[in-house]
Amino acid sequence: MNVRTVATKPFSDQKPGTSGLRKRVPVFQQPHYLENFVQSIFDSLEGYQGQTLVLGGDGRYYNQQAVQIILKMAAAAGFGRVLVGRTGLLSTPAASCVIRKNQAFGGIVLSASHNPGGPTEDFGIKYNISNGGPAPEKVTEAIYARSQVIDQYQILEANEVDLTKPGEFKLGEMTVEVIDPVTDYAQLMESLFDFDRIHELLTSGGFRACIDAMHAITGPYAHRILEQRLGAPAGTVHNGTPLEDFGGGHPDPNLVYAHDLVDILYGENAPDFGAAFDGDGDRNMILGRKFFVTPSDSLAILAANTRGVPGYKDGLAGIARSMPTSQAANRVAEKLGIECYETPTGWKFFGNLLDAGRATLCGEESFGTGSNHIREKDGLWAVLFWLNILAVRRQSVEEIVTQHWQTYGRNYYSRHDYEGVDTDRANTLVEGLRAQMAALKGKSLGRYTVDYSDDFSYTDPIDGSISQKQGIRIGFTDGSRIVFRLSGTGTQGATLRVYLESYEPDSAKQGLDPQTALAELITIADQVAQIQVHTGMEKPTVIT
Ligand code: VG1
Ligand code: CO
Repeated sequence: MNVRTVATKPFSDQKPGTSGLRKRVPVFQQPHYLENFVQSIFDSLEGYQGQTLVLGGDGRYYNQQAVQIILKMAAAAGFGRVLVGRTGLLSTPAASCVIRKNQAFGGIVLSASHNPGGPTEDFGIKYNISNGGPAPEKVTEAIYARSQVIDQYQILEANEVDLTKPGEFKLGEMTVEVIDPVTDYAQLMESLFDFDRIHELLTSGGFRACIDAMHAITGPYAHRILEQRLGAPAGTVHNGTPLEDFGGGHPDPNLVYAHDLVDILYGENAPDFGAAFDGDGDRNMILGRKFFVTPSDSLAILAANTRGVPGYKDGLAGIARSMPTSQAANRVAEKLGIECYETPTGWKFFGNLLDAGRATLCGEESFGTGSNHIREKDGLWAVLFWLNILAVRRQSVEEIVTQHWQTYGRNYYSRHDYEGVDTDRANTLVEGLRAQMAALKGKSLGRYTVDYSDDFSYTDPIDGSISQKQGIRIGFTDGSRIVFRLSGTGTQGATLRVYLESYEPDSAKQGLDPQTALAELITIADQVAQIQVHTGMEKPTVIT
């Protein structure tokens, strides 16, 4: 085996964010940049010699080149086997599934998720551990620490390998197995949901679905599972061929970026059900006919509707939601008599709760829902769960959601994003908020009274690890909340996220537009944080 050792110097900016390392493609294309990070991953792991690594990505620009480099580095590092998706493709949930099914040592997922792709757009890389989930903070911190002192990496001298056909071959002493990216995942879905009933729903003629894969990785999964296996008419899946630049779009499933789907679901003769996914297939947006399901509500509704869903027939051990996610899930947990955990933003914080059997369903306000079937959020899983519920209840999406509100009350919810803010000004805003925290308690702001205000700190109930400064929260005595945090997934400047929530138990008052219902909280958020002053923006760039 001909292994070359290459001398290198650290790059100062290889600190993983909320979900892996994300940078513009040209940053990753600098000589040694990707190699340094990959070697830093390997150097901070122990005991992987001879073990299996899973590798794949969302197909964005630079995916192909990166897969070739990583294969040669894995061979040089002494992995025994790499399972790689055909043509280097694996959705994030499928990668998690394949890691678990094959008891792999870990996996490398290439994606910048909902960020745009292309030669001048974003690329990303993330390491997942043997449970199939994103590496916890102690691992990502070790990788970063290593990247800051790295002085060499190893790579096999070899030609490019052909990944277009399933099969096995040797690369140095390592075995490369090219797998179909969909098969294992499709089997797992079939074990969780009532495929007969969903098939009936999708073929009965009275029900129409429209699924937008946004030219990203979920296309092949949705074609295979929804159209070929479950009988949805051909054409149900739109934009189902993954493209390196996602067709120039922004593969983020929300009302702003998935506007084509929104137009269809709000148009004439609209279908009954709509859904979209993000670049790497772990996010989902659920729509009914002229109706949007807020992700926080979606989590609560899945939790309240496990009847008739085979994978969850024994009930739920618990629910977990990220801190900024609305408290709608708490109300369901309370009724079910189970725990509702509140974690920092990012799926990595759910891993321990899922492994320990403390939580069954997890969710984030950022269009992410998932369960203990894998250790990532899972877009298509959420769609199948919804279809299973619709097949059981035979009501419209809107009826299901409004009935849910009548039972549990409505948590009005919205997130306001201010993108591309100057980093220093964003930090000044956050410091300004921190400085006020202690004095806010008990204060009246408009018709609200501050119950608590703090910078969220999380102690993991399983391993005791502590994560601080996870978002500034202002909680009011009536349960309303305002949360502020800076994004950890962007690659340009800073993004301020403002999360707003209020609670309305009276069903006669549950029909408002969330922006109207939250108007006073929106004003208070601006007054307290001086958003317009610090960002120089009059309104958010994206509202979800
Ligand atoms: C965002 C979301 C967070 C999500 C993360 C990764 O992080 O807010 O809830 O877990 O993206 O999702 P941030 O730090 O930008 O707020 V994905 O689909 O990019 O893997
Ligand atoms: Co994603």
